[in-house]
Amino acid sequence: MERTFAIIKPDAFAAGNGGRIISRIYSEGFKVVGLKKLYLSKIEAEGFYAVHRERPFFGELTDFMSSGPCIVMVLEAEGAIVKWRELMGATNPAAAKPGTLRNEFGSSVGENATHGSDAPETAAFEMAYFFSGLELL
Ligand code: IDP
Ligand code: MG
Repeated sequence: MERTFAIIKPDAFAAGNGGRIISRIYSEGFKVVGLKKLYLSKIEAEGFYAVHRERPFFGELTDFMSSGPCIVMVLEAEGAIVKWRELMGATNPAAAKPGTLRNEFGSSVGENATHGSDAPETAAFEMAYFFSGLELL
């Protein structure tokens, strides 16, 4: 079993799509190991996305991620990292395949409804950024 880190981003949470996304998570066979609602500060969003600090969209991204509440989760499944990236779809909702979460719930390349770790190393960092061991029992 593998674990990955996921976010229902502020756009999807504000639109009332959190429940539908969590329903898809269960129906696709993930176990929800950790889950909480947070309202990130700008500094917390910058720390989470530190790997993107030099990218031109860093300011826009961290403004967006601190613009409203989100839901952070740890998901478990066989091949959870790739499985969750596939369920999310491409970064740009316009390029995401039908049936993916970003196709259904995303509205732009920035406001794309969900986040998912892209590798075991980033998953480990991201899970530990938001959850203690006790919260993932
Ligand atoms: P990913 O979320 O599919 O892994 P990344 O390239 O890691 O995509 O980018 C992280 C996040 O930054 C994206 O999910 C999106 O919210 C935002 N982002 C990516 N590219 C752009 C852009 O060109 N303009 C604005 N925001 C962007
Ligand atoms: Mg990424």
